[in-house]
Amino acid sequence: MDQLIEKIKQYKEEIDAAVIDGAASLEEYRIKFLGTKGILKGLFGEMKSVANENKKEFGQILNDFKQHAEAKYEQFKELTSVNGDSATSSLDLTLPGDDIPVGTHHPISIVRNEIVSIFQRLGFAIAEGPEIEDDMHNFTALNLPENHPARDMQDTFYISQNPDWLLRTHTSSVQVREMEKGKLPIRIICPGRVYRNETISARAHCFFQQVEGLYIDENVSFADLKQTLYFFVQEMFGKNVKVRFRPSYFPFTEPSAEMDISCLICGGKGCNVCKHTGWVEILGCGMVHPKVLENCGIDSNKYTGFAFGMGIERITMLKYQIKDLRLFSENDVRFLKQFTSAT
Ligand code: 2U9
Repeated sequence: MDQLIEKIKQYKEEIDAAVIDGAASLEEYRIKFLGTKGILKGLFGEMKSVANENKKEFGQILNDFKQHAEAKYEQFKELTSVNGDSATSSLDLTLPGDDIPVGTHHPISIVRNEIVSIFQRLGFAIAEGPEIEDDMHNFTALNLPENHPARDMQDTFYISQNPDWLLRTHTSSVQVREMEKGKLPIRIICPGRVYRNETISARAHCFFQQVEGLYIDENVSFADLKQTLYFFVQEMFGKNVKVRFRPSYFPFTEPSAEMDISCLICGGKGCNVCKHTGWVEILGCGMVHPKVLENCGIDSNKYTGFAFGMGIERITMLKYQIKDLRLFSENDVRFLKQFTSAT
């Protein structure tokens, strides 16, 4: 029995020295001392080997030890739940968290994504190119004559180190690069920032964003152009919006046209936005000029194509009734946080 009493003393010391720092070590302690195959169970099993006259005394010692081991367990259990542990934490995880302010998309990005995704659904692929361009891709290939006002320093930002370099004035240069690759048919949409040497005002800025499109294949007709752009308008502005095409002129398309939609504000009755005409212009378009096709190495007898271009700021201003172009580049959070997109 003395041996057993010595053992119990050692277990007691072990319990007193035990470090329990979480649910895992608490459970380890329980299994070791209090479990069904644990030390306590084992010691109670030894009772039968104790002589009858010592049974009472040993029983007393064993019960004290049991109470000690159980009390320690309860004490640790309490501590573990106060300090917090993944399994037994007293933290209330259902409490609402702190608000993290989430940013919003810029209205230009929202509208650009919308435009691009409509054309993607029609099978157009996105094409991108450099913002610093050479004269050939930005002007010459596009049939812009030497004396065209767009080439003037007043209208275009040239790079001072090299008079052949400039900030692209439209994303048409991306289409030229795509045509040069010679892989036909071509069906691309080119979103991107463009630069023009304009005095900044409510209606003009020295940079803005465009989406241009190009479709070249055999037998592409003006009817394809009209139907494609009509589909775009219906998807973008709704089924009740009307369109009309007016003849126009661009050096890179022939014939050329501008497309109007019935005014979104007054529905065509006449208001300030449509200057009482009932119509607002949203894009320019036309059949790619045969000279442009030839300049880019495409046989104009075999292939025809249509192209169009629109300013995203203009569409965004119409959609959200924004009166001043400068708001888009001022980064005023009070302005920006008003816009949310479904995507
Ligand atoms: C190639 C051939 C033809 C793109 C076109 C327009 C008409 C047009 C303006 C809209 C408002 C520019 O942002 S804006 O100021 N664009 O009216 N753009 S046809 O024609 C091309 C493009 C590439 C190779």
